[in-house]
Amino acid sequence: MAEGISLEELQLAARNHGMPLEALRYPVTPVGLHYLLTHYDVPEVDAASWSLRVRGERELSLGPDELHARPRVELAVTMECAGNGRARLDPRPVSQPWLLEAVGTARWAGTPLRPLLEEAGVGEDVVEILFTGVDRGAEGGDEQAFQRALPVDEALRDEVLLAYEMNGAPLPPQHGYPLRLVVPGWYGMTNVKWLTEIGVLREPFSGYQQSWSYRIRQHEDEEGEPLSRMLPRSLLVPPGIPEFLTRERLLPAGEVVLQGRAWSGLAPVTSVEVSADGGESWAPAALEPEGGEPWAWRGWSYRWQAEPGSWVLCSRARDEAGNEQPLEPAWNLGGYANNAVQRVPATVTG
Ligand SMILES: Nc1nc2c(c(=O)[nH]1)N[C@H]1C(S)=C(S)[C@@H](COP(=O)(O)O)O[C@H]1N2
Ligand SMILES: [Mo]
Repeated sequence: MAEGISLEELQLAARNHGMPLEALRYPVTPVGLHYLLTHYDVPEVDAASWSLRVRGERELSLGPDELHARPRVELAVTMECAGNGRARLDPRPVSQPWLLEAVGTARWAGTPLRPLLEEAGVGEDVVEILFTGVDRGAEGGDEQAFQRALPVDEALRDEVLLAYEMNGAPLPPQHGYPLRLVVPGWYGMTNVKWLTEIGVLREPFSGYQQSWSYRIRQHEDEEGEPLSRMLPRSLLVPPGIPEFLTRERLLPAGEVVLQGRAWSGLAPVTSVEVSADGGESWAPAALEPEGGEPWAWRGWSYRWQAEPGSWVLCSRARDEAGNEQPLEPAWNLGGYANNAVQRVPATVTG
């Protein structure tokens, strides 16, 4: 049995809330139910004095009005923290102790990044684009702004946005007001909030959030593999009603329509299977039609004939590239990318 959660982990968990799993019923997550992760403090940003600097071969500076005057794009995007599932690893890596709820889908509106980069000019020798947020803190012993870099070809994808709206309203402070990066398909850390500067790099970024954090490694002395796209995952809308403390589900016998949503940042989800016996036997769920939102999760449903007894409900997603959720988590030092199948204990009464 792993050691209990420390007060420091609880302190992080109380600031950085997950999406209550019943919110999986909404195709677009209401803003207050979307998960939240902020490494340092939500910074105070005064839009009147804020600007975005883009430093390529030329230097551009854009205020809110100039950004809003540019071409506008809307995109529904599922975002998941790379640490989702961390608290289920044993031994538990000490950081934000997510179980399964570090996910949400928002309808982002903003302006595409690519034309802005082209206006600023990205030289042939540039390998990465660096994104810097306003927020600062100390991590790994070093004071820093939150910064992440993207390979040039990823930064130039058409669907990469500089977003100033979330679900039809200006970004709220906690989600990056006045501007954030949105990189569909990639894990959460990529989507830099409170964006204030975009720069070009001729060598790969060696900052803390890139060279130390967000890498899959087993030992501290390993270089590790950087995280990028979200592995496939599927979650259930919790059926029935919960027992307060354990969250175990209680429901009456009879037909139950189990529902959930599945996503993968690697390729479109092509199948979801459901198990009521903890992963011993599986049956295919019905996938919702794609609905023209290629970067948003996909709904699924399954008619379950619930018989009295104790069950463990599971769902398992597979994507077009053949990636499938494992039954057991793969441990790593930072506690990242644990996309093991969810297990939902349920008691069915006669
Ligand atoms: N500037 C800044 N951007 C950030 C972060 C941060 O702490 N500061 N956290 C990152 C991480 S780890 C995640 S998972 C997502 C969370 O986005 P959300 O809080 O809007 O859900 O934002 C990313 N962008
Ligand atoms: Mo994250």
